[in-house]
Amino acid sequence: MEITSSQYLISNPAYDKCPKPDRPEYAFIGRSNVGKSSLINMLSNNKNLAKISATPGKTQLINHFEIVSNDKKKWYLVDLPGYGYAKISQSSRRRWEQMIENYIRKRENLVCLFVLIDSRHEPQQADIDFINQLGKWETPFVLVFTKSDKNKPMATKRNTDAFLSVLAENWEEPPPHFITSALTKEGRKLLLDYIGSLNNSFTRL
Ligand SMILES: Nc1nc2c(ncn2[C@@H]2O[C@H](COP(=O)(O)OP(=O)(O)O)[C@@H](O)[C@H]2O)c(=O)[nH]1
Ligand SMILES: [Mg+2]
Repeated sequence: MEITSSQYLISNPAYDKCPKPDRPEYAFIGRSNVGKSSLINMLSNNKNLAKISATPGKTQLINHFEIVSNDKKKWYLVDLPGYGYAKISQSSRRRWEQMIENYIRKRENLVCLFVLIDSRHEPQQADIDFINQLGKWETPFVLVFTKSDKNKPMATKRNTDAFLSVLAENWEEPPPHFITSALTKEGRKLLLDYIGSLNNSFTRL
């Protein structure tokens, strides 16, 4: 599958203000600065699509992008505000939690949540906590390890294996996972084909 057209649609503060849930939707979440916006731009081959912000933690909105692919399907990509940003106030953090929980649990057309993990690091507690929360909500998710170009290949393998073995403490099966780089476009085709196959099984709500 290949993306043929991509454009920014709208930003909203709450799930019930989002566009009509009549197309399959894929949302990207992860720590601030993990590379969510860069990945969206890389997948769509559109470097101006999602803003690559220099000030992490600033955007607290649900950002919708309208995508058309070469199989004539229309779908949404969503850039969600990140977590794990230290310099955020308690009240903003609570607002974020509420917004994200509602979006994840109530957005009817959300087919899959992509949780981005920085492949440069050993397992980080903020990521593990967030994923454990997804387990409690029974939310299906996929892991996307980002910035693989910044590592030597062995380091990527070491960090991703370490992350998956932490998850194995709580999960019987490892989630699907992808290794990506916005710079080299590693993982692009696999991720697009994965979305393409999920699009094919999406039934109109
Ligand atoms: N080398 C490299 N840098 C990346 C990659 N993805 C993101 N970045 C950089 O990491 C920073 C944060 O990226 P951004 O997409 O804004 O992260 P977001 O906060 O999760 O949306 C930016 O300076 C990006 O240029 C990648 O795959 N490789
Ligand atoms: Mg961003």
